[in-house]
Amino acid sequence: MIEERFEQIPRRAYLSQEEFEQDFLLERKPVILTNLFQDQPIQKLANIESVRRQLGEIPLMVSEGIRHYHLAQTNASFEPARSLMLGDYLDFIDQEPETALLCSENALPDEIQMLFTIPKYCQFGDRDDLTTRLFLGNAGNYAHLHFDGDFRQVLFYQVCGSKRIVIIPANAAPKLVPNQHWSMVCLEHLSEAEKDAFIAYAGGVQCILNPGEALFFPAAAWHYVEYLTTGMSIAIRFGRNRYTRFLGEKCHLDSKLQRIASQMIDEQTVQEQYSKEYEVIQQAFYQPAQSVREKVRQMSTAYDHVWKVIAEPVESIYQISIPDQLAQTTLEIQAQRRYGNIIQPIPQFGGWGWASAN
Ligand SMILES: O=C(O)CCC(=O)C(=O)O
Ligand SMILES: [Fe+2]
Repeated sequence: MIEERFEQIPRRAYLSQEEFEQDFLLERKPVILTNLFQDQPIQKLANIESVRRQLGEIPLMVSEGIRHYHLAQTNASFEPARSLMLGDYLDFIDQEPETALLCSENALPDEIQMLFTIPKYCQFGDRDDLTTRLFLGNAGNYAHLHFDGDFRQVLFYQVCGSKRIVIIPANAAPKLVPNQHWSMVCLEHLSEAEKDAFIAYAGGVQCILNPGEALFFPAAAWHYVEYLTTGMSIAIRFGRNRYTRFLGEKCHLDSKLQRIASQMIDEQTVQEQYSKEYEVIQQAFYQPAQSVREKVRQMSTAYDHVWKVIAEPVESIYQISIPDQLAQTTLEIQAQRRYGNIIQPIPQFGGWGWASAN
């Protein structure tokens, strides 16, 4: 019997498009679809041995995935990514069951893509903007608490094995000690009682996702994943509009932008209610800047302005700030990636070396 504490996300067998959009997607609430791919070939891969038999020759990239999200952009050392055949990876985890290496966010191979059809639920938003990803990992592995910075909606299908998944709403960010798109709270290191208490404090929900089930989790929601057994999942990411696409592709990520994006998932609402706010961000993006640092300042000022107008406030009990050095280093790297090509570096300042300024 599944414990009650893992029954916090409703399970639905048949959900009309309208119910899905009105009751879940637009409400930013998760739901588990229990027969998303009924009678489709992907359902036959419900145990790891059939995955090995049918897909053993597929090449994968394995890495430490989202395990060290909060360190990934600093100088932390972790095992480099490497290429392996799927069957060889399964042999490898038999020999090294504690390994941190897993296949995380690989582009979905055609051999798997052809085993199911994209569900009609994914017709929400820009249809040409859909993307699919593969996850395969060993029991005991995990994905650290984060949100996806692309701001797409996610249908997360469990092919085989089981996962514990925690979903926390975007607006809980002040309780999560956020740094860009990851939280400094390491659920992976908490006891079960501590995890439950923290999830309740943050207003989150949790479930155990089993083979054949698909979890819908809303764009910009925080999520944390534990691999309870060796397992494989597919993420179908969809549902952006021109606003959330711009925010997800052009703007530097932080939890204010996250909360702004989570209010902009419905194109019509943005047009009717938030067009001025969206323009503030767009104008900041196109405003001339002489350095990446200045661009970050312009954008952050715009986020602050817009966020105060449209985001739902949440009070946290603990005011914990992250170390300045970590915040600065990670922001610098991210901002360079996003804005590096739209500003003119000023040579006399030696590029845009703003990490040491102030
Ligand atoms: O299952 C995992 O390892 C992480 C899944 C995830 O973070 C995602 O689909 O965005
Ligand atoms: Fe994710």
